[in-house]
Amino acid sequence: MEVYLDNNATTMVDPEVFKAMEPFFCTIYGNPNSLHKFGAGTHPKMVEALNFLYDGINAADEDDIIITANATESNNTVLKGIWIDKILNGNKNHIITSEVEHPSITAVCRFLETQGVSVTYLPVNDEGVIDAHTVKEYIQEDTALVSIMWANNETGKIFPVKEIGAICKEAGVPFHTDATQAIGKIAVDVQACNVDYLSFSAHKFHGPKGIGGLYVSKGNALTPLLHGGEQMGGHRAGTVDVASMVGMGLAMKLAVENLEFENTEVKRLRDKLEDAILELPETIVIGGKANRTPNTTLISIRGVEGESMLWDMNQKTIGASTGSACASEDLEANPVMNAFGSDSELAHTGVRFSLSRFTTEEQIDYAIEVIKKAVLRLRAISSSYAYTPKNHVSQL
Ligand code: 7TS
Repeated sequence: MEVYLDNNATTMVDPEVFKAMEPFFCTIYGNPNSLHKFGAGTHPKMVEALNFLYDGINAADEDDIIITANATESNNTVLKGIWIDKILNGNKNHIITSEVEHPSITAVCRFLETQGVSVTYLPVNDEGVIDAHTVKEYIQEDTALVSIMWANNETGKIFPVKEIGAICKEAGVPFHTDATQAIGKIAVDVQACNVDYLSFSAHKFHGPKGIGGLYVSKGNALTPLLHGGEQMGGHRAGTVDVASMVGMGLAMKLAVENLEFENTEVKRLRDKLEDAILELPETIVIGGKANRTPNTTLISIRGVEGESMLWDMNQKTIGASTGSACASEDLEANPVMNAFGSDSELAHTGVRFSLSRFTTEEQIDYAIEVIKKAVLRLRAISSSYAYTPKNHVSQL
């Protein structure tokens, strides 16, 4: 049996989405900017897709949704646009973000620091979230942007975006949120949360890879990252990938329709898997169980290297992750777990399981069986675990 439990890295394209995309490769293939019927023929489905995106995040008609290549591009567009418009060509010089953002935020912030921008990286509390009041404490006169993710990719922890949005609005500071891991898992409402910029990637909610979006609230347009043609009203040049845009639109519609299922059935299977692993001694859910996306669990299994677990599971055709795939090539301790102030053992023993609406009960039952055996095997050969007295109370 094959079991894919790495849906926070990417998801399967929903077959219905794939079907909707197919005509746009060999039949309706015109350039949407061409004036002839081949170009115009793409428009109805593009408009429909855009409407699904607006509805999916409750954007107002006057707001903008720019189609990008992915959340990485959306995040870069916001941070670099703010830098150009408010810092280089304005009187601001400060950005607030968190220590646990995806590298497509933190790496850009590090780059901006080399350019003289001052960046505050807020730590997470014991529960793995940012306290909204710390955002308020750190806002300065010259703060150009607050960028805090909606949900964390590793822990699934949901951040208090509504409170942060209200704080930013009151302080007159633009608020960006990376909602890549929130869409399709929990309700996302840009208006209710006073969001100015919001990033997402279609492949995280059963759409295709290589397409994403950037929501921009009315009047907050930024200098584009890509200059060129007049596509996207001049906000993002380059011929739009129509097939992918149509796929992303439908994927968003289906994601919203499946929210209820995600928060009942997918959550039930996640909890079943989690509870079974937690029956093993000295295992904990990093960041705790409260307030998480329904599909994610990040579990530390004392004495078991995350990478070894992945190896054992992979042998039995189960795919999970030790954290973000984007950072998994180096064996540095997971930065997100480090941000919890954990000891280094904890940071090396986390395994992330992320389910989707396509995960089945049989797959979870099989995964539980394999995981339990793998933990026993790996603990039996683990030097750090073997030498620990039996009733040792873990520091974890
Ligand atoms: N933002 C968040 C919160 C993410 O989780 C990811 C991908 C991205 C941005 C980047 O998305 P992309 O489509 O531009 O690549 N996160 C992960 C992950 O957790 N494991 O693999 C990729």
